[in-house]
Amino acid sequence: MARNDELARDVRQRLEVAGVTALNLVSSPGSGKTTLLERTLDVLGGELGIAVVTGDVQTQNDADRLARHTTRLVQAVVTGGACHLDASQITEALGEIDLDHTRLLFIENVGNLVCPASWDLGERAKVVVFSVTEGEDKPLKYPKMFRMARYAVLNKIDLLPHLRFDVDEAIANARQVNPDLRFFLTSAASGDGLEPWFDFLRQQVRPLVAT
Ligand SMILES: Nc1nc2c(ncn2[C@@H]2O[C@H](COP(=O)(O)OP(=O)(O)OP(=O)(O)O)[C@@H](O)[C@H]2O)c(=O)[nH]1
Ligand SMILES: [Mg+2]
Repeated sequence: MARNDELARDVRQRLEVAGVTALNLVSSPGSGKTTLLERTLDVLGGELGIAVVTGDVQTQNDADRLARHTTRLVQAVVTGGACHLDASQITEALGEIDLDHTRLLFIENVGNLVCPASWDLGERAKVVVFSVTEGEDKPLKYPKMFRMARYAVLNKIDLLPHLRFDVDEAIANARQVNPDLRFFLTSAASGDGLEPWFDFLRQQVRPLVAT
């Protein structure tokens, strides 16, 4: 873990020098990280010079899906059993990414609400994606993930009419463990609520310097 933190510091410094903002997407399996990234690449991939590193325990499915939404190479990390990405894998992936043409780097972590919370990858912030099918109580049951995240995306809001899910209660639970958490309410499927997310991403990247 100490070695990981050291490598994460190096990653953070390297990204800072290159002017790249990195966001680490964490969530339980299936909350919609890849779908959100597909939508984001479609709209902002070119504008913000987005690169993606995506991790899975097994398969390159997510990398293949994302590759259909960008002309850039998507870096796939297969953890072979580990329930999270670590900073050495990001270091290796950065070697393959053209940082000069990147302003925003997304890291899609392994779907798991526990392990990724403890691993610094050198990101600017963790974004926890939390979907309305998971139950309002998840922030209370998995507090570390919500405490370590600076932003939360409450996804699959298109399903709300079919569920008993209290959005206000879910947000209150999350703010109980992390009062500063900023929320986005989205449907990556229908596109509802994505504009504020896109505007937020535009604000996160370093402005282009006119040459
Ligand atoms: N109804 C609805 N379905 C969604 C939404 N976002 C994603 N899904 C569906 O949820 C399922 C899982 O989505 P993914 O994007 O693969 O989720 P993920 O978080 O990347 O999953 P892992 O990488 O396996 O952890 C897919 O069937 C998506 O089509 C949404 O906003 N609304
Ligand atoms: Mg995924």
